[in-house]
Amino acid sequence: MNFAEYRRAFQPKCPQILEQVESLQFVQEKELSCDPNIEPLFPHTARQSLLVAKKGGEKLSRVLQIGVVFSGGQAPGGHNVITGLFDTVKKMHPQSKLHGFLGGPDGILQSRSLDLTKEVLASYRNEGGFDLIGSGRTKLESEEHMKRSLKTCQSLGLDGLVIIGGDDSNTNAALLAEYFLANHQATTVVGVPKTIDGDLQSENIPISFGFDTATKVYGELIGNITKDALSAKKYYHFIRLMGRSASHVTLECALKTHPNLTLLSEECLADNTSLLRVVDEIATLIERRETLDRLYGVILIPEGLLEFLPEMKRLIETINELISEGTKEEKIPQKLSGEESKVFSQLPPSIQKQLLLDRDPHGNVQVSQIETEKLLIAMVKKRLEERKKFHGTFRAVPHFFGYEGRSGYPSNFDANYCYSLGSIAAFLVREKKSGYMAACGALHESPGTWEPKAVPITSLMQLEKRKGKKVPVIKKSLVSFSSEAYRTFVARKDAWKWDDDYQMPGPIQLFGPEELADAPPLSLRKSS
Ligand code: FBP
Repeated sequence: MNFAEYRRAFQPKCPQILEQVESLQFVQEKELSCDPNIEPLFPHTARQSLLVAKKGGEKLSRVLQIGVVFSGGQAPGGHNVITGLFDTVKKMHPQSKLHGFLGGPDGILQSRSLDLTKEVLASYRNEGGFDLIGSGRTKLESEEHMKRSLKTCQSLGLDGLVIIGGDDSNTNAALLAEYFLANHQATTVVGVPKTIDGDLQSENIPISFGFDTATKVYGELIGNITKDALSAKKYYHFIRLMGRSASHVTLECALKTHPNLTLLSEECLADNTSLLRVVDEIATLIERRETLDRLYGVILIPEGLLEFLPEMKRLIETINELISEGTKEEKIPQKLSGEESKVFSQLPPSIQKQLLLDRDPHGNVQVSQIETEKLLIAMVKKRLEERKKFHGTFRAVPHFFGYEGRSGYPSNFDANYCYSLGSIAAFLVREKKSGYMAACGALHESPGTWEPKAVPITSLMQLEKRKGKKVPVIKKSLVSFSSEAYRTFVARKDAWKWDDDYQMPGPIQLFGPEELADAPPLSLRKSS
């Protein structure tokens, strides 16, 4: 057998309670509050309760027709959501059917789908990527989009539509759920929390799927680089990590590898840190390490950093407004005024160009395209020369770890978690729980004791300005300063500056001792 065949044979572990396919129900646990600005916009789906799985109730067995779609960026484990969904609906009734919409939400609008059968799914079990049905970033927002989605669900006779996506995609799910209920369409809409960024989390959603695998992939690469830095002793490695606005990925990688310096966007926001202050912090590190005869080091940078530095934040917001008003790229620099124009003009041309790139369909700046690591290297070099306290040669190597973490074989944690989420989504469709996101509690424990839940999507929403208009969206969760992960980081980060306490987590373990192979992300553990 080759590796792929071994991996396909892996049987994901699930919460034991999900085995009670015929007599399992989701019951109300407690009411969750909803933002007062959101409530009037979602008369049918606001004020829903948190649901938890309980054994018992009447025996339910019915044929289900379910549509499933990937939405947004890839995250390892997506295919397992689909296999978990498929296996569960087939156990519920062998004649149940699963339809995969092709190319993301656009597939719903165009009514393009693929019948997902046992044979089709066989070679995708426990595989990374979203290539089974593809994905896309189309935002479902207009009345026309809603109508077309409703028509597609009607024509396929769907009992359920499962949207596997991040915050923006689950916002789509909430809008569709509300629209369908308001228009007496029987299709239940359920969301599944996907994104490597880890920013779709709440009290009841400990983490989105994909985060574990991506950070394990980056952790291996960063660990290898720390060893190279320690061996060659001549380079500073500036490593930008994917993760959009929040710094969860960067924090998790820092806990895994102990780099010399880790920038967290949330800290910069809280301290109102300017770009120059960030540059000075790095310059100080380099100068002091030289006094210890260390002319090398490793620095982690979250990909969304620039959006959190006050002068850059203001600049990006103004550019966003200008783009949403239809201003042409080449005209934007002339329309900037005062301080924003000054900040913009001081940036290297390549960064200026990257800041002006089109926003994604949800109005987000494409931070993955902004080479912050190169900007910092150039600015630090200049600053070291100005301050005249560093006497060695500053050699820096830029890295960006992003796409390589999004489609690899899912870790056991993600393979198990995704399969469980797919299974939970099937139960929610059977019980007609529309407007909910499938979730699992107690993820730091072993999978058998994970706690299946359903979280009302509206309880996660607030109004935000997008493309110049205030619209309901799921609030991105940023790194919390009271989290155990952050507190562990703060307790250790100063020592890491000077002691070179580098750690090499090594490659993802898919087989072998459970404490290695099934390990959850450090950010979830009780003591990191
Ligand atoms: P999602 O929020 O859709 O999960 O996407 C996450 C992400 O991987 C970000 O970390 C990154 O900034 C972005 O997608 C890159 O987008 P694209 O794939 O369009 O280049």
